[in-house]
Amino acid sequence: MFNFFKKDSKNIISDSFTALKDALSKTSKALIENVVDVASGSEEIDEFTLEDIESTLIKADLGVDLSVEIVDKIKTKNLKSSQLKNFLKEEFKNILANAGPNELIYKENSLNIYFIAGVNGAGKTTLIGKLAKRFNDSGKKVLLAAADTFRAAAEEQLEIWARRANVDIVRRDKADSASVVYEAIERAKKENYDIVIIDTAGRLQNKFNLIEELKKIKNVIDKNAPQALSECMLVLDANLGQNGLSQAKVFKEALNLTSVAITKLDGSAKGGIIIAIAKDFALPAKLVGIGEKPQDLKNFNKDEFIEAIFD
Ligand SMILES: Nc1nc2c(ncn2[C@@H]2O[C@H](COP(=O)(O)OP(=O)(O)O)[C@@H](O)[C@H]2O)c(=O)[nH]1
Ligand SMILES: [Mg+2]
Repeated sequence: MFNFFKKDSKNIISDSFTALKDALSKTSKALIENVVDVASGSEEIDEFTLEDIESTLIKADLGVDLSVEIVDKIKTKNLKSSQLKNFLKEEFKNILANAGPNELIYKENSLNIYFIAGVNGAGKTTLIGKLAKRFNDSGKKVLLAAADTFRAAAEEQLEIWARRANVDIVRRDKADSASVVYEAIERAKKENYDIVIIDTAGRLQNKFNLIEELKKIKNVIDKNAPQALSECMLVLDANLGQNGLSQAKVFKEALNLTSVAITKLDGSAKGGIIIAIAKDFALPAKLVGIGEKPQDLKNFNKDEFIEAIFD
């Protein structure tokens, strides 16, 4: 495995902790500060306070199941108010650790396919553009597959990113998405590409068709490049909160997801979704978006995340 995004790499434009901390400031308030606040009245945590903690956690988009579980633990362990913050920190750390490694998988000397899924507007195409640029900057040969063939504008947008990142693209106006992917894989094998990144459609209004289309693409990969799928990643808009969890359920049932990327963390109070996804679906976050500039795509690091929301 190879980490493109190491701090000391000269290709990193910015991996500053300050930017992450800024982006997560509202999440930190919603998830930690507010919980500690509701319990700050007295050292003993009574039933009413437990209820307040539970509703605060749910409001912070931690999901109902996890919020209830955490409150049960606080009760069983008979925790005091002053112990809350450390308890939450340990809980969140464990949940993130149990979801698996956060490093993007990249296999040297072989083809790596990144399948990027998610609903419209989640930030897929933007993420792909940023990712393509990073890979290209580190000397990798990158091919984009414009498999969001439903909207012509979607292909156009990917093409603009491809030009900006100086990478190649397979684009067939409104063709069948699976055939675009097939063509990209064949070309990648023939011309020795290191990476194929697949942009997909996300019309959730027509869930059945969407899922069938994504499965078809997945079959093309499984059939034509079975060893090459490095990540099957779901892109989620942080601001969706609870809805993000139900989206994750739909996509996880259809695809064998390996990871998630959480976009638009900047200014969002709903970053707790990273923890909820890790807990409910055992899916590690690998990338986070904290803005629209190329340097605003960061590799997710659980220790940094914990530090950013707790300190
Ligand atoms: N603030 C912010 N905006 C983002 C981020 N990622 C994407 N966007 C914006 O979200 C909108 C939808 O992104 P797009 O990549 O087209 O989503 P797609 O439909 O999933 O491909 C665009 O206006 C992006 O500029 C992010 O991390 N932060
Ligand atoms: Mg798109």
